[in-house]
Amino acid sequence: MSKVTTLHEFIMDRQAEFQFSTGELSRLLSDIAVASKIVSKDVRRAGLLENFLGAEGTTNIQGEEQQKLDVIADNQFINMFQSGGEVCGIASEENDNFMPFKSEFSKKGKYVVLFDPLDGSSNIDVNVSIGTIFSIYRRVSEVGTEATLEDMLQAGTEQVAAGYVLYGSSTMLVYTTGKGVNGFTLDPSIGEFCLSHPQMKTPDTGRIYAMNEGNINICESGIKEYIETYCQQTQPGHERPYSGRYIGSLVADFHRNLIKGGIYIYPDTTVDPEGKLRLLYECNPLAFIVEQAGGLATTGRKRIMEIKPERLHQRVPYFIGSKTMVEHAMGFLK
Ligand code: P6P
Repeated sequence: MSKVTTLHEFIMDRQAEFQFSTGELSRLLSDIAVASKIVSKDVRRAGLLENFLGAEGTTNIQGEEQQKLDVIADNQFINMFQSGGEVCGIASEENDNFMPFKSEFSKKGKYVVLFDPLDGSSNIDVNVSIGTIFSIYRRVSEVGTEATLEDMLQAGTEQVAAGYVLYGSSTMLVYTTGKGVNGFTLDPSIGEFCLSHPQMKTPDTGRIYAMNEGNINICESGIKEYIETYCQQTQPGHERPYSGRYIGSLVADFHRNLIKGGIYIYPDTTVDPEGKLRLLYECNPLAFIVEQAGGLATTGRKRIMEIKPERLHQRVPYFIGSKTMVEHAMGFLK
């Protein structure tokens, strides 16, 4: 039986690869893993605890009704970051403003984390996969001071690490520090994330497209043309058109396409003129992952990770997945 490599062992083994390998990023990644295990436990028993399901009765800055688990997960990650000492501040989908940590202990942290604690949370009550997405940057402000907005508004190319947790049929943590992508599956019997998908590479092409086609007539015509005249037609050498797969949870749609090959499209529409997905804590981290796995992430016109953020909850159009498919879809845009 081959040796099981736990996430903690994997992080420690590769610590030397990281240019700032003083152990702080390793500890931060381990903290994220611990918080993810706790959130996974809460997600998996939410249906049994009436105070875990349903709406919190509040709305976040996105104007989205917060689910109880959104807030529970958000607090879980924030508490972990505040007690770990590696993080001087955070930004999260669930918090209107960024959060510089106030203690002298945290002000010494060298990293900021931007995250969506529970993406796809509208699916919680119907037992569909949801996920956590995180993006880690080195602070640009002086160590020992409070984190600043400038720490949060860095281009995706400045990420030192990024990843996601998928609370699906199993709980998986997938991350990169710029040295490839590795996936870990939580083994509940030992409470450890174990290496299950080493050095993940996404297929250069595929036959799956993921889009909310309810938007097909309120987005630019080139996307409708791509979907209807290409994806939905049987191409030479194939017996059938592409498969349409859309779960309504970005992490789940992204993870399936990462493994099988495919494209996820959330364009700007007349309802969401900038796009729906958030640049800092949804699009950039998954763009880092997909590029490290050989894929591509753009707005349909420019590379996601090169965008200089202007606002914390900035939204962008999103085309992400197999490189050839994204490039092909972009060709349909005027
Ligand atoms: P729609 C969830 O709210 C999310 O941010 C992504 O996880 C998901 O892909 C998308 O929005 C779903 O949006 O408009 O299709 O319901």
